[in-house]
Amino acid sequence: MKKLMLLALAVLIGAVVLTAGCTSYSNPSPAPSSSPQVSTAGQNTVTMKGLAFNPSALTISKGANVTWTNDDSTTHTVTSDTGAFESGNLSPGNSFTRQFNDTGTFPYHCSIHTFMKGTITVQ
Ligand SMILES: [Cu+2]
Repeated sequence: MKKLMLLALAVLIGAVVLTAGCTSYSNPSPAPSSSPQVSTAGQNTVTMKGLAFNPSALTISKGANVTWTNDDSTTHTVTSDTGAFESGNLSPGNSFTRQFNDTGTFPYHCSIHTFMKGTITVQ
């Protein structure tokens, strides 16, 4: 019976120490910003990985460049739905950069995997 009491005491002390440990770490740290969907920088990157564009929707400023990088194990293309741009075949490790000097929405896809879709919005 005494052993059980000691065990309960140990658990209780452990819980108190854990709680104290938690509270000491509760000072507010800046919340991690969500995935960078909007960028005003001159350079913006879209990666191709796992048969998907990431981010699939990217908003940039007028005049900014977008670089698509193929981080996948298969060849992809960056093909504008409206014919505004075409990367040609991008084998793994290759990239394609385009500058967007007009505002608007530019949907694109991979011509090899047509289910791969993305959109660049230029503001
Ligand atoms: Cu593809």
